[in-house]
Parts: sequence; C-alpha cells; structure tokens
Amino acid sequence: MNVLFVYTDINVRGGAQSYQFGIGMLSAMLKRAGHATRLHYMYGAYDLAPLRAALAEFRPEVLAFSGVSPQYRYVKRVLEDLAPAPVFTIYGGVHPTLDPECLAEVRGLDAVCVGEGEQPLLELVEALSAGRPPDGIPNLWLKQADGRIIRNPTRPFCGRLEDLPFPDRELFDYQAIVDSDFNTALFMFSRGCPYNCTFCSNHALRGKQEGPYVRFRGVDNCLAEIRAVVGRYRADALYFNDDCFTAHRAWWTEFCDKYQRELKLPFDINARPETLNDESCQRLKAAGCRRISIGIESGSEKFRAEVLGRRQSNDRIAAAFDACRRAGIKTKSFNIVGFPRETPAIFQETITLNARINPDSVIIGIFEPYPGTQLAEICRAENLIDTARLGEEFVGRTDTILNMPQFTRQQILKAYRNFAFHVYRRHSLKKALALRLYYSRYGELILKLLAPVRNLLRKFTMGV
Ligand code: B12
Repeated sequence: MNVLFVYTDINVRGGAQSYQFGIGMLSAMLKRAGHATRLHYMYGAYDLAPLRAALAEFRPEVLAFSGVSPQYRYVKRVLEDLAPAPVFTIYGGVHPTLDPECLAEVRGLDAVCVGEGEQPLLELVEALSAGRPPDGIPNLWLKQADGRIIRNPTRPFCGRLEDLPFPDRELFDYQAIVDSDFNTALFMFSRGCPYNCTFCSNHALRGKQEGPYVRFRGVDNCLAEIRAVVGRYRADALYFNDDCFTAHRAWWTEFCDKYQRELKLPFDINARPETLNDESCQRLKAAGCRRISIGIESGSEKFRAEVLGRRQSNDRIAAAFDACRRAGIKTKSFNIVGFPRETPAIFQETITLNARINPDSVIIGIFEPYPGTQLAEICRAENLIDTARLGEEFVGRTDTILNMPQFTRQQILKAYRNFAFHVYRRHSLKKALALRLYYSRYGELILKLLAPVRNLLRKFTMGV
C-alpha cells in the first residue's frame, strides 16, 4: 500500500526543514513490511495545491498526519479543506494522543492514534490492504460513517526499542536538514523522561499506555545507527536530542566509553542539572561532548518547586553550569516566560539566575498550555485562557494565549524580547545587542537575510 505522510512545520524554523522522528519511525516500519511511503512537507503560506498534486500522483490509500498541539488548528484546516478526502485519513502524534476527542470535531478525519504508532499504523495498513474493517486495533480510535466513535484501548508501550527499525531519514531531505542545522545530525536513543515538570507533555503521555515509560535503546544499537547515518550523510557534529541523555548513569557511561573508542564527532546533549558534576562532565567531555542544554525554565526556586514541579536549588543549577565550564563543555539554558501565576518579579529572577550563570547561549519560549498537562489544567481552572483568541492559527512560541492581570500580554512579549539582552548586557554588550535583534519582531526576517552567514553568526552569539 502507499502511505503519504503530512508534516506541518509551520512557523518553526523560518522555512528550513526539520526532521521528525515519529514519521521517520512509522515510515521505516511500513517500508520494512513492504509498503511504500512518501512525505508531504508543509510550511510557509497556506496552499493545498501541492498536496492535491501529491495525492493525484502518488495515489496513497492512507493519508497520515502527525502533529504537536501548536500545529493542530492548521492540520484541522487542511483536513477540512480536503474533505471528503479520497483516502483513509489518520492523525497521530503528541496532540491527538493527549486530546483524541479531536477526532469528533475534525471533518474529513477517519481515525486518530493514541500513543506510539508503529504497530497500530502497520495493522491499519494491513487490514485495509486485506479489505478487512480496521475496527479492533488497539490505540486507534475510528469515526464511523454515522459519526459514532470507536475508542479502542491502548496496548502497552513498546518494551524493546531495539526491535524497531532505525528511523527512515531518506523520506526527508535529510542532508539539507543537517546542513541547515549547522552540519549537525539529530538522534533520539530513548523515549520518555523520568521527571514530571507540570508544563511538559511527558507526565501526560506517561499515563496513556501501560508499562515502563522511560526506555533507552541498547548502546550497540545506538552506535550502529550513528555509523549508518554518518556513513550516508555529511555531518560535523551530532545532537542526541533525548529528553535527558544522562537519566540513567549505567547507560550513558557505557555509551560514552564505547563512543569514544570508535567515533570522533563532537556531540551535544540535553541534561538535568542534578546529573551534572565535575566527574560526569569530565567523562562526557572525554567522549566528545561539545555542548549541554539545560532547562532552567524559571529562576525562582519557590516558583519552580510550587508551580513547575522542579525541585532544585539555584545553587545546584549554577553548580551544574560551572562543572560544564570547568570541563570545557559549552552550555545553553532553556527558559520560559508567561507561566500561569508568574509575575514580572518572578521573571526577573530568571534573568538574574541566567546572568549569574552566564551560559554560552540562552533560549526563551513563551508558555503554551498543552492539553493534558497540569499547567493547562490550572489555566482552565483559573480561567486564564483568552478564549477570543482560540481560533487563531498560531499563537505559540512568540505570543501568549493567556490573559493574566498580574503579568499582561504586553509585559510578557516585552520580557520575551528583552530577556537575552538583559542576561548578557553586563557580560558582552555585542552579544546582548545581537540577541536583542534576534528576538525582535524582525528576528525571523533578519535570520532569512543573513542565512548565508548563519554559521558565523552562531559562533558570534553562541560560541559554537
Ligand atoms: C525531538 C523533538 C522535536 C524536534 C522534532 C519535532 C517533532 N515534531 O518530532 C524539533 C526540535 C524540530 C521540535 C520542534 C518542536 N517541538 Co518538539 N519535541 C521533541 C521531543 C524532545 C521528542 C519527540 C520525538 O522525536 N519523540 C520520538 C518519536 C518516535 O515519538 P513521537 O514523535 O511522539 O511519535 C510517535 C507517536 O506520537 C506516534 N505518532 C506520531 N505521529 C504519528 C502519525 C500517525 C499517523 C500515527 C498513526 C502515529 C503517530 O507514533 C510515533 C512512533 O511511536 C519531544 C518531547 C517528547 N519526549 O516527546 C518534544 C515535543 C514533541 N515538542 C514539542 C513542541 C511544542 C515543539 C515545537 C512546537 C516547539 C516550538 N515552539 O517551536 C516545535 C514543533 C515542530 C513541529 N512542526 O512539530 C512538545 C509538544 C507538546 C504538545 N502537546 O504538542 C513536546 C512533547 C515537548 C513538550 N514541551 O512537551 N521538537
């Protein structure tokens, strides 16, 4: 059978493509079973003509959408404009997993997948190709002709990730993605995260299927994937984008020992501050670790503990950054502004902590209430969501959908734009001003104009 995947990547990387592991995994699984897959990548101005052309040319039996919550309204618009689609339509990924009832409200959508999709999608495709009704497949919810919804239960999380094929990178223009990401190839060796931050989807996803949620692939299997990718594509560095690379000490130390023996490319990871000290940082550095991204999220200890579910002291966070610096590893901090119950004074603590730590680079996003998360529940219960703006296609990332008297939209937008400037102004005025421009209203445009010198710019502002 032919399956056409649709990846909506609107307003994310200014037109540069990004890789999506979910689609990559599903495609690999289908190809291994002898089916044909293609990708339709959507970004930029809304235009259905290329998708209609792909449908006419590839003639898929299944049209498969994947999506995160900020892309949901866009996916809905595409499906409704296509309706009645000439093919079976299914929608999977984080958003429908957390809000499967969206099946009822999207015209032209036949099914959603709750949770991991490799086996359910394969079973759907096999049922359709055998002419069987796909009714009883665990994880799939199906809309009947009369609008009735069949809500099948979910199966347990995949227990052995090594049994799955490597994600299909051929489906994407993978070399272009590596090139546009500073010659860095992306990997994911695990699924899930052991922590329960109230703003992140992980604690909600964990409850959707039975069985252990945090799983790491065997180290030899991970190294085999790296060998296959660097043998096929040009890359100067690797980014292991696992939620927390250092979550399991036995795993990451085995990984580092083996990686260091045969692979020489520098790599970047994400890690929690509590897992970083002089010993772990030196070991990571010896294996080739170039940069660690660490979530600070808010600089207020009290707010982190009481609202965000992150119990760490500011001193422990600063110690983690110091350990990286002593080991010669670059650092990046992740931060969020505009949380429910946050005030300008609380946000000032985020600036103060980052300025104290002086990471090599800082990232800031504006809080978005993802369905199923504890913070989304607080937003609902405290009536913080500006319902008048719910119809807007994209609010996330550079705008807020919350309406809070103690931290207004104007204050949040200003805080977002000026954050990096305030963090760096005492350390390096050049860097502070460059980042002020990047986070300005014209940031995306400036980035596009400066695309030919992006690598130089990154060295200048981020040191990597
Ligand atoms: C790697 C990653 C990225 C990568 C890749 C993007 C992507 N869409 O995968 C990059 C860096 C580009 C990225 C960008 C963004 N990300 Co991101 N990202 C992640 C991360 C760390 C891992 C995702 C992953 O690869 N998982 C492994 C794969 C195998 O799992 P999966 O994608 O969930 O797919 C499985 C199932 O969902 C299902 N499935 C998926 N699609 C489909 C389709 C069908 C038809 C079926 C049947 C099944 C199915 O089957 C797959 C295989 O089992 C997660 C955190 C997490 N742990 O999930 C956040 C996460 C997915 N990101 C998130 C967000 C918000 C974003 C951005 C919006 C950030 C921004 N503001 O710009 C953008 C959106 C980009 C986009 N267009 O989708 C949120 C989504 C929350 C939500 N409720 O929607 C997450 C969950 C983190 C969080 N804060 O909670 N991200």
